[in-house]
Formats: sequence, structure tokens, C-alpha cells
Amino acid sequence: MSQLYLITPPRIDEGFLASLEAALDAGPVSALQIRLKDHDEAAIRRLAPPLIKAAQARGVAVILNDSPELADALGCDGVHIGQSDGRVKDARAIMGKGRTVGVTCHDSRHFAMVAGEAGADYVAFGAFFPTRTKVTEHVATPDILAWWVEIFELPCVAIGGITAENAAPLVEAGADFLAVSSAVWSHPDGPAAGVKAFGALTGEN
Ligand code: TZP
Ligand code: MG
Repeated sequence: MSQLYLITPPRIDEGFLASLEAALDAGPVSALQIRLKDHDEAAIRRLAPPLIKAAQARGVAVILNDSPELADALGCDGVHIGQSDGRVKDARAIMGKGRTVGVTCHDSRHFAMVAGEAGADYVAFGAFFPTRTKVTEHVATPDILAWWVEIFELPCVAIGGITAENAAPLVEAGADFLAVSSAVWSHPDGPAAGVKAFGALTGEN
């Protein structure tokens, strides 16, 4: 069993709050990553607070992508940093011990071990499947998850093109979290149906 970790679409408008609330109320969601790649910082500062409030009110941890400084300023529960977003140590200094620092590790065992050693709270591997949400530079396979969970206690996140239909091998390999964007927001029957579709994989049903 894995937990669902939602990622916002890269571009949103004010109407996204209703979609988010519908998704969060549809089934178990453990974390929300605010990843607004198509917006500048001023827009993120304007768009993020209602999303953060809605998620935190439901006990969902809010992780901001890219910037520990902004994550802290906005009152997020954590930050997700890429390999070029600075060091885990610096993110930790800003976020403190009580909040989450997650690290993108692509398909690299080396990056994951370095992140774990530096004190990350989770490592993220991907992309497992073709995705239109991010340009794919690295492709991961489920064996990296199986290797990680065999050796380390630190949670691992699977990311990239994950749908309710293709996720089973990732769950079987031991992914602690399935990080999902378009399979929820672009589900033909809407975001609530998108979350419900993951029910059997995430413990609901
Ligand atoms: N990192 C690797 S793939 C990806 C990110 C942020 C996008 C995930 O979105 P989707 O729509 O679930 O493929
Ligand atoms: Mg980044």
C-alpha cells in the first residue's frame, strides 16, 4: 500500500481551489505539493495561501516546490528541492527539524544516498512513465524503489506519469508515496474521481 501525494498543475487560476477541495475530500491524500512552475513568485504568493489553508485544514501536509525560503514564508509543512535547488543542509536550516525536506533524485541511487545522508525526509524517484507535466530527462524503473526500501528506512516517493492503471508495480516495489498530478486533475470524471481511482492502491476500499 502506498499513500497519495498530490502535485498541483503547473498553472492554475482561482477556480483551482474548488478542484483541490473536491480532490482532498474524495479519499485519503497524505501530502500536497504546490508546484506552480508556470507562475512567478508574486503569483505564487497570491495563489498559494488558500490552497495551503484548505490542505492543512484537512490534515494534509503542504510541501512547496523549489524554494525553502518561500515555503517558510508561506507557512508550508515542507519543501521539495531538486538537484539544482540548493543543498539539503541549507533547506533544513530554513525549515527546521520539524518540517519536511524532500529531494528529487531522478533515477540515481547515488543522489538518493547523498540526500539521505544529508538528512532529507524523503527521496523522490522518477519519471516512471511518460508525462506531459515535466520535460523528461530521467527515466526510473521500479527496481530502484525495491532497492531503496530493502536497504533504507527513509520514505521514497515515485513520480512521473503515474495513473491508477499503471501504478501497481510501483506499489509492489514498495513506493511509500505515489506523487500524482495529471491523473487526478485531468481525470475525465473530475479530480474527485481521480483520487477515488487510486483508492485500491492507497488503502481506501
Ligand atoms: N517530476 C518528474 S515527473 C513530474 C515531476 C514533477 C511530473 C508529475 O506529474 P504527472 O502529471 O503525474 O506526470
Ligand atoms: Mg526544483
